[in-house]
Amino acid sequence: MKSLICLFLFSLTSLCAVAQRVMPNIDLPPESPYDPDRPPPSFHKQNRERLLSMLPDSSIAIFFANDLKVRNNDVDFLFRQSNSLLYLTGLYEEPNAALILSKFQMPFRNTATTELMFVQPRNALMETWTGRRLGPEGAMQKLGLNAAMVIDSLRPYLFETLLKTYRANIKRVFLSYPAKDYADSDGDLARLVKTIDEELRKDKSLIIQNASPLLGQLRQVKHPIEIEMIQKATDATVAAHLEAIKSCEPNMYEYELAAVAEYVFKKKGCEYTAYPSIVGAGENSVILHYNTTRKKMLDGELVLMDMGGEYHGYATDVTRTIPVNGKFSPEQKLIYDLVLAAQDSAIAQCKPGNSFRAPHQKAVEVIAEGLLKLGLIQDKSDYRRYFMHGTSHSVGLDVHDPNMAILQAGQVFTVEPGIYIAEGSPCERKWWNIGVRLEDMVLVTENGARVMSAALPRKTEEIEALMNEKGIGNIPIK
Ligand SMILES: [Mn+2]
Repeated sequence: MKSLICLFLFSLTSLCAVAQRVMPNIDLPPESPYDPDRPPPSFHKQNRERLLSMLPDSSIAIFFANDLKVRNNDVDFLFRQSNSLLYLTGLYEEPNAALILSKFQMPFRNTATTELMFVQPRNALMETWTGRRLGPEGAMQKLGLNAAMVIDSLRPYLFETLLKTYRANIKRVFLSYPAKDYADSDGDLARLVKTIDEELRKDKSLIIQNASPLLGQLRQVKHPIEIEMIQKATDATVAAHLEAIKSCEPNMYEYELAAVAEYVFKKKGCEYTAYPSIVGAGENSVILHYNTTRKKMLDGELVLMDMGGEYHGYATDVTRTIPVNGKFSPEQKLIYDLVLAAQDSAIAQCKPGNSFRAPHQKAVEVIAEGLLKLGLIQDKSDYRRYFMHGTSHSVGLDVHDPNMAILQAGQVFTVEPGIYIAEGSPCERKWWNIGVRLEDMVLVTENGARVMSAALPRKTEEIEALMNEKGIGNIPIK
């Protein structure tokens, strides 16, 4: 049975090779026709080298692309590449790919290599429908990989070549899966990953390890080119929030503000939103990750907007809370200013050498004290009733990137304290349905920190002044 499968795979491979020879020549342009400011191949090459140097002797690591997922019938969800492949290869558009990094020299054609990529074969028919493919030659030329083959060769190469002829060189295999729920995915790659995983585990003397912690370690400190990408995502997001703030008025719907922001992200070159936009007014402002965005926003309510774009794979994460009618009520302003004070003191803690928890501890201190003064809590330890999340998380390729213990230059994370007073809370009614979060992007520098989203106002007077202006969301559309 196994040999039958291999035969089948080999014949598929050779069929593809034939197809490659006879297909009309769809020449790849000399460089990617898209986005010349993407991180260059040298950046990804350096990442592969750094990862290789972390691998223990006698090991290989396999990284997979993300798979396509069916949305409904014959329509897929928008494709987004896996972060491990983005980080290690710069392959943006294509699913069905993988990368093997090896501590020893693997055979490739008549030579040897420590990196071997697997990509979809060129295919004139498929490319007519779904766009250009790099093919193995393209992966070598455009992405700068030393070696590449078609994805159908991955399984035979792994099991018939590496784990047979080179078995003595392999004690450990590090695996990085395309997505947590890969087993429930519907695509070809998901099936391949599942098979590979199961087959590898049959060999009890082989140690299988998760590759994610290795990547996580590498991704904590950002390369200057990554900081540039995050800054571009952040600049687009600042512009998006400005337009949303100016556009907001009573009786608009939450989704209209999301639409304004998402238009600006994309207008500024972001491929995606970094996460589903959170726009919650009134009773929805106290739901941390509310993204239904269908409610009409009413006079007197606050609206919390947590919206960020993704630029060439890199996320940003920014939140502002504003009064729907353009003027904070006295209670709204008291809570807002408390969150603002907490955020300022937390940002002051962002410097090299400090603990990653230091900004959070400071924010908690300020909020607990403030809530006590306002009579919202009777004991400082009750602050959790209204501030129930952490203050910071790293941001990079993931909007929740791997966190670190001690701050050092080149790390990027959020500072986002909040206070959320749900209806029915044990306090005076006047406080109910006030939800405020302020979130900014911070880059740790050699001697402190830089707020990457500083161009977006935070003070109540500045917000109120902005809201007197009109935004693109106020342009009537027939
Ligand atoms: Mn966040």
